[in-house]
Amino acid sequence: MSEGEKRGLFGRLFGAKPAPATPAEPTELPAAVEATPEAPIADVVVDVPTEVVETTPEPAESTPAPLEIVEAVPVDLAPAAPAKQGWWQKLKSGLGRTSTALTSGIGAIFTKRRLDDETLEELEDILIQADLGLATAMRITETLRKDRFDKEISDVEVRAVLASEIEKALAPVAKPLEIEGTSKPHVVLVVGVNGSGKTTTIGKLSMKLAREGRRVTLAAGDTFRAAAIEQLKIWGARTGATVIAREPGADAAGLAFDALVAAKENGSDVVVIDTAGRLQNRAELMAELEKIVRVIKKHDATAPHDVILTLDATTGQNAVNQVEIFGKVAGVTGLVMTKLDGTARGGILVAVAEKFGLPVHFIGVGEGVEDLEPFDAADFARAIAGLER
Ligand SMILES: Nc1nc2c(ncn2[C@@H]2O[C@H](COP(=O)(O)OP(=O)(O)O)[C@@H](O)[C@H]2O)c(=O)[nH]1
Ligand SMILES: [Mg+2]
Repeated sequence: MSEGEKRGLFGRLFGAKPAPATPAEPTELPAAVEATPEAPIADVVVDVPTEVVETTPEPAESTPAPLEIVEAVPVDLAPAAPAKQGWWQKLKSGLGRTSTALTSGIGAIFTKRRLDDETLEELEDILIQADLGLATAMRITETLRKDRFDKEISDVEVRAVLASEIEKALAPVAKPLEIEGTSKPHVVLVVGVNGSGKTTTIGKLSMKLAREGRRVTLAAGDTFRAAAIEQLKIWGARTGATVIAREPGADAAGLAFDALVAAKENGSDVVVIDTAGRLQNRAELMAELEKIVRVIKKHDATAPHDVILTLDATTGQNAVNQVEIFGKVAGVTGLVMTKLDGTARGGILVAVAEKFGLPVHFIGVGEGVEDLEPFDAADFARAIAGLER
């Protein structure tokens, strides 16, 4: 290996600082990382050759962790048995807490009573308590006032109005994630607080993209915890995606850049970048996210093409703050609401939709690879109002 080649390889493996002016050439990849489709996953986890580590002229503390490229291996992409009914059941039970509160509250008010100011006020309180937000609550009561004031109205009729108004609020934001293919790779940055479901959502999304015939690279940008990196590698292996990682503690922005370079080299259609979500140290997290976005733009000025915020449906009102904060720092372009299968407080999605108007691409209804569904406004609205489809 010539001095020049050595430097190239060295820069490729150890260059923590993104070097946009000299992106690594494909030829600089060590032979060991070439795809070996039939090999078991364990064999293609790439470690840096020892000799390279030994020639490191830098002091140990400034030596960035080596880049690890876990090549994609083919996986079975056949979807599990279609479970549309199962999905509706999950959504219904996920929104159960919200819909039960609404159904019983509305049932208690609208028993053989004429619609008057008092009933409308009580209804508005119930809607606000269900996290639907003031704007939606007022719209619903105003619709009822306009159409039905001083007339007898049943609880089922009220719930039908509720479902229809919620659907109207949600329909404009129910938008699929579109990978146009004009940028290759299309870059998706995933942000959100710790535990909100970023990594799991990336895994599920990776499967969807693979099924659409797209080549996917995942970037383990939550370099804060070793477990987070391992978790993403498992999702990569499960879904046939290449995973780009470094040791815990590595610079996340540098890793994102490395992933974009690698994705370009391996011909990926989509790169999905995982991030850390330490809100307890907000300033640091936000600085890191800003840096990631900045560095991505050095690689491709039009990227990131999507910035997806994952929102945990069980956290209620706090979701509004999260959209505000992450929106400011990372320029959120779309939402995924996760954990709608648990004891969710899904009403908050309506409030968020009304307040921010951001597209909702998917909802998460479980921990499995199949548990990510395109967001359907009508289904969601009927489930929350306790109505059948
Ligand atoms: N029930 C359920 N659990 C989920 C869902 N999405 C994620 N989780 C779980 O929530 C926990 C945190 O998810 P993770 O993806 O690690 O969150 P991150 O910290 O944002 O990356 C994990 O135990 C996931 O399995 C979902 O839609 N439903
Ligand atoms: Mg994670």
